[in-house]
Amino acid sequence: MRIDIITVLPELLKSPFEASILKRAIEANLVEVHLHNLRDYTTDNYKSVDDTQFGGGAGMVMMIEPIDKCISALKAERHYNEVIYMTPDGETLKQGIANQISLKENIIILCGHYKGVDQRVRDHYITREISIGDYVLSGGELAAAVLCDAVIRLIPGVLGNETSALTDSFQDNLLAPPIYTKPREYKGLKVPELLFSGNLPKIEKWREEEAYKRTKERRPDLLED
Ligand code: 6GU
Repeated sequence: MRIDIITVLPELLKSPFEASILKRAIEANLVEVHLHNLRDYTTDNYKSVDDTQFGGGAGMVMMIEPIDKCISALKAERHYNEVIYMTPDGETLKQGIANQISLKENIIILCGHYKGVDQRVRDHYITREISIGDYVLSGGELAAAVLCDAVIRLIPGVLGNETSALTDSFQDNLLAPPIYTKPREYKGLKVPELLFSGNLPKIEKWREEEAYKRTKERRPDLLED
């Protein structure tokens, strides 16, 4: 998979890809992540990427020209399966969307800034608009990092134990059950006895019940669909 991220703040997006699982995935050539500074595609002396709104109103709007130049340059090199725009008014990111995107070959992610982008970009270049939740960030960069993390960890070979992504919270619309590790008892706090029984079917059943209980209590909305 190849991910091209278009941003006015590439520095903000560097570190997530230089640490931990994402770094290992890149080093193992399971994914390529390329950051593109939108300012490199400007044509004026001031390197402007935004301008005031037609019709009036507060806040600047990202201009179509640098975005067109950047996306066109990328598209001249390869075919893209998706051009995603990170925006608070997009579709809310869910595990199912991360699963879908993880199957794509090449994607572009455009990070919104200021008031957002000229509507013509959204109408003619963008194939999918994604938000990471109902709150406003100062730009799409951190949202793009969240999307990349959610997607990259699903690429086969990225996680050490390949089955572990399948048992994540949300993968089956359930939250994950409680988990425990050593010591068996700490300051009188005990691990449920059943987990030492060696009875795997019974342990599996317990985990399913606990996952269901937790979901019903914390996220009943997940059980509705
Ligand atoms: Cl994708 N961008 C911004 N600016 N704020 C957000 C968001 C995206 N998702 C949630 N809040």
